[in-house]
Amino acid sequence: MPSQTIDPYTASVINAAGPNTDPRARQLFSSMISYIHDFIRENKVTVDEWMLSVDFINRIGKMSDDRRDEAILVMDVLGVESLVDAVTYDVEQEADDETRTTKTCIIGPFYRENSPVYKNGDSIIQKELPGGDTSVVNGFVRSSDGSPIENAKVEVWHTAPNGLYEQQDPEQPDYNLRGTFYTDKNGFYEFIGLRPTSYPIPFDGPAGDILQILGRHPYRPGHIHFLISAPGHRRLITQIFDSTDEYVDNDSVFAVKNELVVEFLPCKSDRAAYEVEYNVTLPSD
Ligand code: MBD
Ligand code: FE
Repeated sequence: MPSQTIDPYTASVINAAGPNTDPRARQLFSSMISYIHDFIRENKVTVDEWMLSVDFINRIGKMSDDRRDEAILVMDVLGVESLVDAVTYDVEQEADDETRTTKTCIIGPFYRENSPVYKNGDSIIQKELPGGDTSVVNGFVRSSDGSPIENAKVEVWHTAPNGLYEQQDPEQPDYNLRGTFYTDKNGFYEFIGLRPTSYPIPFDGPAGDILQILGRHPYRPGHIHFLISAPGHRRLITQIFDSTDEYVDNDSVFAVKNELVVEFLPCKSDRAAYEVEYNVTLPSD
């Protein structure tokens, strides 16, 4: 906790801000400056340690491009993205128990806009890769009053069985295992993808260094990402997790919520090996 009485040096840094600055930005920077200064004083951070930190931050930037977002990965292993998600949405979702809107989850570093638009029921698998089991994924998108939402945009993405998202993997076609679907008039969406498998987040950079230093594993439980949007409703960013996955209680990025854990059942038709139903309820705007 920052000390109650603010250090005079810290106060002088905070008060160096000019007049007419944005109030929210000013609040956030003042608070951040005071936490960082206290952190340095409390831990007696040395010049050598500070230089290591600077190098670490620079390496985050150097590793990142449009296929790799190392900053999100670092935030994720520190539990920051999941905390921001919880602070933004969970309190409100708990207060509003009656509407039972679907729990949110972090977006992570691998979302891409403009994935191919498919017809309901189509497959997002563009190339068969060894080791994957197919799965039908379907459900209804509803408003909090229970009425179906027609034409909701349902964007989905997940990894190949080798643990790589398409943009990380030269062996996969562009936008493999990603797709955009629109609900029909009953609010129904459906696609065929793969039953997701657990996999390590990329650990060849600063995020991996943190895991190594702290003696932690890099695995995430198998998951499918969803981004669902519809006019008049708040956009829902979420993930679903396989209940049988060995990492479901031990996610390296702390994202699992009980409500998002689903059961993949043997498929009743010959369209896929498994099927899973996931219904969602969107809060209104
Ligand atoms: C992922 O695939 C992911 O979804 C998150 C949140 C973080 C790292 C890798
Ligand atoms: Fe992911």
